[in-house]
This record gives sequence, structure tokens and C-alpha cells, in this order.
Amino acid sequence: MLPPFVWSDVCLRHEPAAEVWVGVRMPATEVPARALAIRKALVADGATEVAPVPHDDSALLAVHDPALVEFLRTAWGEWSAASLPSDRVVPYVFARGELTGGRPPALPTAVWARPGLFAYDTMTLIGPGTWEAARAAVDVALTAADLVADGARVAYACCRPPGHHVTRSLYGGSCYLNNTAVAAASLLPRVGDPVAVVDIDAHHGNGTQELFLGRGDVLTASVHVDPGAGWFPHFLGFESENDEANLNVPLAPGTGDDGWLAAVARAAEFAAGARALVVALGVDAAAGDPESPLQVTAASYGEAGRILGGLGIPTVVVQEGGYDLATIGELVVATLDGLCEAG
Ligand code: SP5
Ligand code: ZN
Repeated sequence: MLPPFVWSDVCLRHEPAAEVWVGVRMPATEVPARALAIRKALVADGATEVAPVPHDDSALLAVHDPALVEFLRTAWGEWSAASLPSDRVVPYVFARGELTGGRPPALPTAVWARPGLFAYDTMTLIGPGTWEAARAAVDVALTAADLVADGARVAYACCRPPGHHVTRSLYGGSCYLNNTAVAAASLLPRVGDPVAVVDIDAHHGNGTQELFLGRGDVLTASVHVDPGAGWFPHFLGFESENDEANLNVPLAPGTGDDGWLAAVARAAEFAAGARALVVALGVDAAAGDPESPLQVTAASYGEAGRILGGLGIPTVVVQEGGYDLATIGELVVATLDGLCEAG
């Protein structure tokens, strides 16, 4: 059995075209075809599609700096009007805190300098439909959260671009707005605290971790490839960041089903007793995914679903990464099937 899934065609409008890595422009991996492949697999298995309900910016601004939201809303329009040599918004100079002695940096008059106030990498490009798609993804996640707040046991937000790498005021990692964090924050007043986020994307959910750090009302757990072994987001995701409200389980490159499922079980245990669960569902830990060295099978994604579903907590599933177009649909379906089975 599959949960209802929330879908918006507007999420397809973001076409990053490329990612700049080590100074080189390469083909993007976070493409619209990802979402279409997932939807195709869901429909083939008889899942019910739900249209997103438009939400105002209040839930979004509970999580993000208004200046980041305003930048993302206007970045493409300003960039395209400036006749620059790049067809995508890309940073070239970064407003690192020490540069201004910790004082707030000026808002640059040069349009081409502004991305450096909000971007923390060169891989996350902004084009004509990026804002519309990222904002639609927030509505998709909020609508899935509404379904669960209104009594559904599980609902799935089939959204892109992903969000878990975005902090309060910085975007990166192919993410622009933190859909998972917005969903978790929107649940809080309706279900009470704590709400738990369990992030099983292959990469550390650094944005979500930093957003809720030190609060205690949202527990964050992340299972991911060890950043200390050279993997994105490189600067975070270590065990040393763990406390009562945050659990990182970094895994060695090459980790397969047994090690990964044991880590997922630890994360589930950490979330036990929460009033609601948000699963940040990246399926890029799968063997064959081009963006991670973890070696997880589809059967284990199903088992991860059963483990998390076994908590018996109302659950919102938000799509994060997963880049193997040939298997992304079956991986998501396996996870959602497992989640619903346990209920
Ligand atoms: C949401 C999500 O899964 N974001 C992960 C972004 C991590 N990207 C790191 C890319 C590192 C360099 N990739 C080089 C391969 C060229 N395609
Ligand atoms: Zn990822």
C-alpha cells in the first residue's frame, strides 16, 4: 500500500542545466526527470495524487531569513536583466563572516556579487524557473504536512528541488529552500513537541541540523556517508555534533545493507516517542547512485521504511536526493510501501 502523494508540475520548472564543481561546469544531476520517474512509479502502483494547497510565506519565514527568500525570489530577474556572460546565477565572491569582522556585509550594488551573500557553493545554480519550483516544493511539503496534521498516518511530498542542505540564510547542495524543515516547523504547533526529522539521504542534512540546533523541540537525526572520508557537505555531519537533540551517524564509503540498516535503526530509536516524524527521503544511498559511495539495495530501503513505520508515529515523507533515473522510482516506492506496511 502507498500513501497519498502531493505533486506539482511547477516543481519541474527548475532546470539547473549545470553544476560548477572544481571550477568546471558539468551536467546537473538534480534534473526534472527525477521527479517524473518517481511519479511514474507511484502511479503505476496505484498511489493517489493530491494537488498542493497554496500556503502563504509564514511557515517559510518561520525557518528562513527573509533576505534569503527575497534574494531567491528576485535573483533570476536581476541576473537576466544584467546581460551577464553566464545563463545561470552563480556566485564568484563569498561574503564569509571574517571578511567583515563579523559585521553585516553590505548589499552589493553589483548584481553579480549578490549570490555570494547567500550561496555557500558553486554547484547550486539559479535559472528562469528555480524560484517558482523551489516555492512550489514548499507548498507540496506543507500540504503533505497538512494531510498528516489532519489525521493521515503517512503522506509523501514528491517535490524538487530538494532542501535539506539549506540553513536559515544560506543555500547550497542543489537546494534552495528547506522543504523538510518547513514541514517539521509547520507540524509543531499542531502536534506538539518534539517533532523528529530522520534524514536518510546519503549526504548529511546539515541545513536541517543547523536550523534546529539548540532548540530541543525538533529532534534531528541523519544517516550519511562520512564527510570525514571526503564527502559533501565536508564541514558538517560528524559525531562530535551529537547531543540530546541531534544524532549524526556517519558511515564509511562502501557501507552496504547491514551497516546502513543498523544506522537507520539507531536514528529510529532516537526519534521514538516524538509526536510526529518527518523523513527526509534521499534515495542516493543506493548502490549505483552517481552521487554517493554507499551500497544500499532497494530491499533495504523497504526495510528502512518498515523500521521507521514501526515507530507508529504520524509521518510526513519529503523527497530529497537520489540521482539514478533508472532506479529512483522503485527505491521511493519500496520505502513508502515499507512505511505503510508497518502501520
Ligand atoms: C540533495 C542532495 O543530495 N544534495 C547533494 C549534493 C551533493 N553534491 C556534491 C557534488 C560533489 C561533486 N560531484 C561531482 C560529480 C559531477 N557530477
Ligand atoms: Zn544527497
